[in-house]
Amino acid sequence: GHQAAVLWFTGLSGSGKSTLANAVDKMLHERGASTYVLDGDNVRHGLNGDLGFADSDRVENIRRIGEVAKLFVDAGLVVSTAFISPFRADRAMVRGLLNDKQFIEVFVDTPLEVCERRDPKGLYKLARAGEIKHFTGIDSAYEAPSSPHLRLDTARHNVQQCAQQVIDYLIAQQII
Ligand code: GGZ
Repeated sequence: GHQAAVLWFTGLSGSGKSTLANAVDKMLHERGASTYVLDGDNVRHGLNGDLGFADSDRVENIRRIGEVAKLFVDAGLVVSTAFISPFRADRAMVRGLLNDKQFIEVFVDTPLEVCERRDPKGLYKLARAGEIKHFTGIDSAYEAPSSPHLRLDTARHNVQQCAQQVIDYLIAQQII
């Protein structure tokens, strides 16, 4: 069995949040856990389709995702969320919705220069050109976690190694 919990991945655009959340989710699923991934693909197009990237929209984006994640936890799942979630106060708000052991902050600590070099969707290039405003890390803030439960270094370790680090933590915490 497993304990229900939220793995809250936070980091810059292009840091690898979705990739890592999906890799961890797959490993958890293989261990027999009931799981779900919330990311931009299934949330920002639907439930949060009315929200953009102004600070106030990001606050509401994270608030709704936190509430949805809590519902999944109530249903007994290990839910992995992959959103920039740039503001400390909003991550703290989500943590407050859950019990101590149910909220695991996973900082995908990929430096801006590495994310910008990867630029998988060409968004940094557009942001630098001024064609996207309020882009995180360029002209919108990212408040790095000061004491995350886990810090993943994607510049030094591959996807498999980072995902395993999360699994090892969950085992050590007796969540799985
Ligand atoms: C940041 C933006 C922006 C702006 C569009 N700033 O690399 P991606 O494309 O797939 O991930 C980014 C995603 C961020 O959405 P989140 O819901 O994670 O953001 S937040 O938690 O701050 O609410 C990026 C794309 O949307 N994107 N415009 N201006 N990222």
